[in-house]
Amino acid sequence: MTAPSFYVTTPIYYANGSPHIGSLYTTVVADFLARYHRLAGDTTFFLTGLDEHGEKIFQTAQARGTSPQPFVDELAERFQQTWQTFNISYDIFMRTTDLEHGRIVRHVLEQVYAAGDIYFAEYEGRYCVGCERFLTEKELVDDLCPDHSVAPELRHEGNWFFRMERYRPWLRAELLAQPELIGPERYRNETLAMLSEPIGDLSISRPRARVPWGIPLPWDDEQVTYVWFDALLNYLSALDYPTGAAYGTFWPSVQHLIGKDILKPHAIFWPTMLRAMGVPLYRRLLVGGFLLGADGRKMSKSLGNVVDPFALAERYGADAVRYYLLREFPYGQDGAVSEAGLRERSAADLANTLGNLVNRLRVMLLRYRDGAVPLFFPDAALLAEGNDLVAAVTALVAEMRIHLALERIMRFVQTLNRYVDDRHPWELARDPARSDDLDTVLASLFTGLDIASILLTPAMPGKMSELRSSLGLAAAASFAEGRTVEPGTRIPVEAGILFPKGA
Ligand code: ME8
Repeated sequence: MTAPSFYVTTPIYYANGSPHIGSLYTTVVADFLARYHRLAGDTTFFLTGLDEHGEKIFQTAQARGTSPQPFVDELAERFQQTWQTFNISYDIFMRTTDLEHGRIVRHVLEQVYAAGDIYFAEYEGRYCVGCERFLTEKELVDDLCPDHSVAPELRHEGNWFFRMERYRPWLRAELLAQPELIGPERYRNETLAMLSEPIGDLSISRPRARVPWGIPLPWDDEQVTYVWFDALLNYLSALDYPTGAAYGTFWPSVQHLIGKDILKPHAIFWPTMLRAMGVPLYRRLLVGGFLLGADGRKMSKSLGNVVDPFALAERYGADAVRYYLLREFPYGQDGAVSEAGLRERSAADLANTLGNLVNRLRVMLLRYRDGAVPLFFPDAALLAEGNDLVAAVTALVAEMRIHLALERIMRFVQTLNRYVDDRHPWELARDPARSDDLDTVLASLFTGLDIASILLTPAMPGKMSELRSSLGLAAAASFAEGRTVEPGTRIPVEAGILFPKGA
């Protein structure tokens, strides 16, 4: 039997500024899922990358007095370094200036053009460079783009158009037939509302004279490909569509993670493009909420409420930041990020609950058993609870309730801490006749921490590998693994403090 496949993508971020807590958030959620599926034994592919074309990037590079290619090259490096700091285990870092990607975009354009789904027309509309798209009158709030708080420019130009409206009835029917296609549900409803009236056709080119930074259309050298048409195709070009083996393996399982700001391109443009190309629809579109400043307002430099992920990582460690983002914010909802919140969460869950238990177990093993790992039967009830935990966590992750999955794991660790308090191992250690009882306690805690640390590995890969090695265990490789302790294994006498208190 071949293993199920799992393909997860982040948006490819605009190469016009450094990564920030928002791009980190979506990337950490994707990394969690990729690591989770790898541990579950699925054949996994994880894509992130950069969106390097378009007007916004062209203008930013110009404003910095440089040309676009060196500008995006530098940002690509900065993004890759950031992902390394946060232990992001992507399989591919897509860049839309990659020549192979350009070749595939031109191939798709030719195919859709030949099928009669692309035509030329004059167009007038309100364009937001921040969103890189025309906004409808209905989308404006007080005449401004709600996401960027600027008045979109009125533009009149000749563009090539994709017959998107033609596919509206089909897309609506798909969404109605597949309730899980877009989640959480409110974003599915938002999409259905957009589809209840004409969506129009999509302008898919820009005059090269105005935007000389993009992929030229194969049949019209005066126009370059519209940045969204170009960027969305990265999810396929990464798999070497249409002939690559990876396309056959991974495309059927694709799940896109996005923020709510880019719902329309992913919920309307992308499915209709796929339909026109004859490519099956994605499996799931998962829409995340926005992280806000501690004051509950959109983060912005002028409000002074921006949280810098690097400062946090330096102070508290990358894994504590990852854990905070995953544990604190229910996926799909907005939430306020604060350093105080991170500190409280780390103190309660990581230092006082998990770190404390590891420390207690290590001290007891070293003191009572000379560091030898107990090869003894764990308490049956605790073991059963640990096994139930695996099933519960699997179900919660599948529903994208990652914060609840982590809460469940921490509750189990609390149970283990209570078990120490209830069993009084320090008294058992004084009575040689109760040596077996002490072994049961030690083996139960050890097995419990083995299970909990495997389940926490997708959230905190670095720290869990440290935790495991402080107990003589190899880094987690699979959920199915169980205990793999050789008789005679001893825990290291020295181990650093896993989660320093009050960092
Ligand atoms: O839209 N909270 O790129 P982008 C949570 N290039 N997530 C946030 C966030 C916040 N405050 N701010 C940003 C683009 N994000 C296009 C995508 S895909 C084919 C092309 C995250 O750099 C969130 O995932 O503007 C959002 O959707 C994404 O960054 C937008 O990144």
